[in-house]
Amino acid sequence: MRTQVAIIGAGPAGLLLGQLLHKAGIDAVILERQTADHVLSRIRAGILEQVCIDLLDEAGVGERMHREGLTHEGFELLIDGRRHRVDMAALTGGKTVMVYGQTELTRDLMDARAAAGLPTVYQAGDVAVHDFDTAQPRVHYTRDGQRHEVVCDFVAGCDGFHGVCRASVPRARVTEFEKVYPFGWLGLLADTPPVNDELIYVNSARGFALCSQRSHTRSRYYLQVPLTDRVDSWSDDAFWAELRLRLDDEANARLVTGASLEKSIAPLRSFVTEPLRFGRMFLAGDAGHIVPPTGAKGLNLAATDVKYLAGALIEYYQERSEAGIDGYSARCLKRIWRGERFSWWFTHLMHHFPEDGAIGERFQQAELDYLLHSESGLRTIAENYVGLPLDFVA
Ligand code: FAS
Ligand code: PHB
Repeated sequence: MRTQVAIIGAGPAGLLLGQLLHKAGIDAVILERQTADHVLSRIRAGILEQVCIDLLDEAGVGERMHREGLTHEGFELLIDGRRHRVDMAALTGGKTVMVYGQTELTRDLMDARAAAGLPTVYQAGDVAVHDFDTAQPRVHYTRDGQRHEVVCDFVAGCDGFHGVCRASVPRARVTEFEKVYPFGWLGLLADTPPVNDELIYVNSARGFALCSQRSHTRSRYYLQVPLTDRVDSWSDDAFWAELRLRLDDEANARLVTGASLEKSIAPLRSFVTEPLRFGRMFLAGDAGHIVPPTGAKGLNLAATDVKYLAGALIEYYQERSEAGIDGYSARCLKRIWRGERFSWWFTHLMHHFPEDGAIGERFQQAELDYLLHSESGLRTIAENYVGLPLDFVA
């Protein structure tokens, strides 16, 4: 097979890139190692920044998102039993975020790709990328016992943290930055009405919790748990009982519990690869970076990478200019590191770090006390949460 762009991975990054390239008349094939159902079964992000919303509109897949998504103007911080609202709209000149599950966004992108008859190979096994330093990279994969080859102009590594593209780059050409957090997030999805109109981020004596949502009838909750915990040791009842211990009376009075539709433990890490371009191969999304989900940045950073990469490839094909592809890595990394910093900082603000000792706990309390009683403190939380402007100059 011959195509212009070979996209590895049919998660939100790969699918969104494929849609943006298609709208510009650029051919691409997506190679995904799982089935479409498996991709859709992974419960992940829930908050979209305006940049991501605009991109989905640009890709022509925003209709259901606008119909079913929930616009949120603020969120609550529940700190040792006291609530503090972060009024994002007031603090950022009207900016908001949208609650719309990654699963739904991925489904919309999959449906649009299928409707346009665009090629996606699911269950593509043993994907291998070759010659990405030449003008004609090649990608090999196995499907139905047959080995196949894709010859292309460019490879887009949208294959997530455990993908093959970053792993195919000689170590000497890559610098990786990583911080692994000493706890995980136990997440539970249930068809129960959300406990609050807006999200509640909790820093309690027993650890972090998050009350999120997917719709007016579907809720998503998280608990900070030790890395040694296993999801099958957490019954639904045990989850709800622990969540109740971390909430205040108001939330406990409103909490509706129910059977879990999904329950999983996600490790937390900060991770960045530098650079993000290797000849004719580009990394985008989780393939290049990971953030702890506290700041709801993972999916949104992936969307920005895709915006920049799609723009660079369109510029190459339409104007025969390499300026965009030459500048891709630096342009993405500037925004990625700001997202990484906020996610690391917000994680440190809201979770228990026993290894920091009693003084660490006092520092955290003092920082929260300063931030929550200072308009500039609240604004720094709000402007990072809604998403920093694209291509900010500084
Ligand atoms: P993805 O990992 O979504 O997609 C990569 C795709 O590549 C997958 O479908 C995979 O099957 C495929 N692939 C991998 N290796 C391959 C190979 N060798 N060949 C072919 N295909 C291959 N972000 C938030 O903002 N909020 C959250 O609450 C949140 N929770 C998360 C929980 C978990 C457990 C994880 C892992 C991530 C979470 N994230 C969250 C981040 C997440 O939403 C990512 O940012 C988002 O999925 C990024 O999308 P992609 O870059 O497309 O990567
Ligand atoms: C979610 O709804 O899954 C979610 C929301 C906000 C976060 C992380 C996850 O910061």
